[in-house]
Amino acid sequence: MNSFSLCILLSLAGAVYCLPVSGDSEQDERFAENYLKKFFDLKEERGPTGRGGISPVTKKLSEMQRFFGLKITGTLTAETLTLMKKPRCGVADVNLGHFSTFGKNLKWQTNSLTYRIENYTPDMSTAEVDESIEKALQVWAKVTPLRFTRIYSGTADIMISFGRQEHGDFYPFDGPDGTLAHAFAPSPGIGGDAHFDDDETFTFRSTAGYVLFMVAAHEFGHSLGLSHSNDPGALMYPVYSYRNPDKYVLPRDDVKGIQSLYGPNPDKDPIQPGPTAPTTPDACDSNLVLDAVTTLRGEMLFFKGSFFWRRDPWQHTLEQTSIQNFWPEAPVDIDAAYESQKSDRIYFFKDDNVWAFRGYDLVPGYPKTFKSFGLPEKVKKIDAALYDVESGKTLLFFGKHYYSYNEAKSSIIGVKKSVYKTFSKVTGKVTAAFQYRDFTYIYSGTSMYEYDLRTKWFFRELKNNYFLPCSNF
Ligand SMILES: [Ca+2]
Ligand SMILES: [Ca+2]
Ligand SMILES: [Ca+2]
Ligand SMILES: [Zn+2]
Ligand SMILES: [Zn+2]
Repeated sequence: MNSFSLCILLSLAGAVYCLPVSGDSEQDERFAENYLKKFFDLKEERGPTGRGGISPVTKKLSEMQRFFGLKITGTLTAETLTLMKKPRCGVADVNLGHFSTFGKNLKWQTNSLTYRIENYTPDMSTAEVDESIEKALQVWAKVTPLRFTRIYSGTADIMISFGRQEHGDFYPFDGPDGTLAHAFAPSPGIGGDAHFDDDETFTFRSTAGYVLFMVAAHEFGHSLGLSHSNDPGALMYPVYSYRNPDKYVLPRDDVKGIQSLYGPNPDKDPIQPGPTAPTTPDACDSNLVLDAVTTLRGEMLFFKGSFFWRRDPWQHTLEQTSIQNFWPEAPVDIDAAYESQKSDRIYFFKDDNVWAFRGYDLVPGYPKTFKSFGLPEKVKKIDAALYDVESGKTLLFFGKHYYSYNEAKSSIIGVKKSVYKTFSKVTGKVTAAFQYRDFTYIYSGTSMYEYDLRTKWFFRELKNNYFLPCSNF
């Protein structure tokens, strides 16, 4: 695993391990200032503070926190520093919203573009590099009239090369991690060109390293005229995230962005629609119905589609990322999830299959079918799962009933019970459930009900996004 993954893995146990040990604060401040110079246009001169007494650093910190949906403090919080240390694209985050372009005029005036691969990384075979680059360009060709032709000599519109440190432009790379690549907006000469930092380990589809296809597809977005998006699910989000290249579908935010410049693909077969472009779930949506909710090593995880939010109640952070970025082997659109604190595992359910992970790693032997849980054969799918810390039992909900499951014995205890009899406010099917700080939360449709499981006492009715503060600015 690369250091990014390691950092995340540790941060599941407590985000603090991700950060440099204290005493480095001066070094952190210098690092942060450099980051803001590079990506948020912080100017070199550190003259008198601006109007209202706000220093340029404070202003740029706030700008960065706003862009990434962090708590806006204007100071270098642990959350801010953690994000700054994530591997990312080298192009600045000039825009402050969803997809954006470098400007209507910064686009190619022709739909037929050429590309040339000038050199190769030693990390992969040339065939793998060729295929990654070709597939990355096709991501954009699929949704636009743009067509790409490879040339093997002379100057192409999009010149592709691998280099390390100072590599011939004024934007030197920085060694392993940090900046992974950068690309230039459409224009003659260096415009459209994409450079990859060869101090990274690039891979074809493995999670041990950066998937070249993902990095290249992002960079080609710049080559074609897109700047960064603050939608964490967008390809043009500046921070790297792992996706399975074989199943990748360009998200809606990016489709809208590129089509605002070039229009849709005229050759698209209207009879055979492809997979639809995914949208990133919105915490501000009052009709949100979560797929599953669980704790994990003190954090709360909220699943929806191919994404989840992780909330760290101690650090007061909320982050949205793709399920695959954390658990490449996990399914998306899951039915249910729970954490067994006893075995330090997280379980995912989808249809009649169960996945168990410890940290990132799939526990050997998984996925298994429901049979291993001793569930009756008629149960083909469960709706929600809840681990009761007090009794050490897991409640598995299906329809208007639930089973109690004993993990130690791998067996169902007793007969199914009625949800309504235990949780009197819940009349529909349970959509998600979890326990947090002695409270039991039962989700049903857009509502969520707070209980004390021991006394069966009902406290209040809330919405699905209760724990997900809405951060639309
Ligand atoms: Ca060029
Ligand atoms: Ca680097
Ligand atoms: Ca569910
Ligand atoms: Zn970028
Ligand atoms: Zn470069």
